Amino acid sequence: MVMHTRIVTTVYIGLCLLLILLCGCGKNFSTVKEEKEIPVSNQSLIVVGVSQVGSESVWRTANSNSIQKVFTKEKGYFLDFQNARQKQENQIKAIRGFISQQVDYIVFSPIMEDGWDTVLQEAKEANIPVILMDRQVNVKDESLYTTWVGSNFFEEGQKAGRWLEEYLEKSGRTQEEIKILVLVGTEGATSVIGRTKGFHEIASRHDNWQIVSEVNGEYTTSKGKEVTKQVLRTRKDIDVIVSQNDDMTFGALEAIEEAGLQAGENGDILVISFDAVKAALKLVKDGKISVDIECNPEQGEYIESVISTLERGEQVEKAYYVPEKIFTKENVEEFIDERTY
Ligand code: GZL
Repeated sequence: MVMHTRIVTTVYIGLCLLLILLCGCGKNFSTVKEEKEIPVSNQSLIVVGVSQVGSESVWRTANSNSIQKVFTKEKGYFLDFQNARQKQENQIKAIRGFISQQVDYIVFSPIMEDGWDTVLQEAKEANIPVILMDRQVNVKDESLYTTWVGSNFFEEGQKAGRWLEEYLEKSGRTQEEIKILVLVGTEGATSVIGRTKGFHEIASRHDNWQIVSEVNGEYTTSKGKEVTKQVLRTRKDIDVIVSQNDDMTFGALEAIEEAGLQAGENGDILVISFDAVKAALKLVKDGKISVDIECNPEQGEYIESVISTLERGEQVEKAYYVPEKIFTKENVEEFIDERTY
């Protein structure tokens, strides 16, 4: 039975309200929108502290929304959501804050896999269950976290490779030399490690595939454009760009166009992307992106289900994979309208 201290809502919310008002930093309080009195029932809420990587991509925003829409007061939760703005030290600080507040659960998406042993040991000693979301941690002691909810990134990378295999087979290019540029995301992130390994596993089967460069686009549109421009300035013989998220893909497509080249199966460069956000699915429909490997950000409901299970004193699995598919021009129109992010 997971024993945890509950914080009586009145005090906790009162303190947070006080902090919000005091942080007016000398603003004329009459201009500060008076926080309406939160009707606080006597029941205690389950306090969940969440440290999110940042807001670097459309995917990340959707992931954050999936948390905020389930951990509501109506459902019996008090959510303390902290944005780390891409810095591990901010995540460690937030986790230490959650520990000192004695929250009931800590949820976080670790920006990179290394560097968590110490702070997770502190959470363990404070008897606070830690649930990993999206990315994973590389720790000596697996008991430092209760469970992980996310994607099978290695399989995502394999899906990209297998699509390229099939495409080249269909188009009679299995003997042609294929030059590949890979745009990778945040260094050390589980999604980067898995997608890279999965794609490499397939690529290693093909002597005619050559990964000419792997450049870090940091999962953002601006950096993705910058690094693609740099490569295309030095060479125009790239046949395929594998971009590890749609935000970098948006930048890469701009760079391709500015280099006087054309993306797509009838153009100069095939573009393979990951995440499958709505704006990218429209580009799949237009033929600019040849295939988009879905990475499902809707993890909030899975995490809430894990917490409900723990609250009942029941055991949970060590890992939960969210369902995902791939999108090509053949199937994208069936799914594009229902995409909410
Ligand atoms: C994947 C996640 C990645 C997304 C990017 O689970 O870690 O981080 O693919 C996001 O869009 O920035």
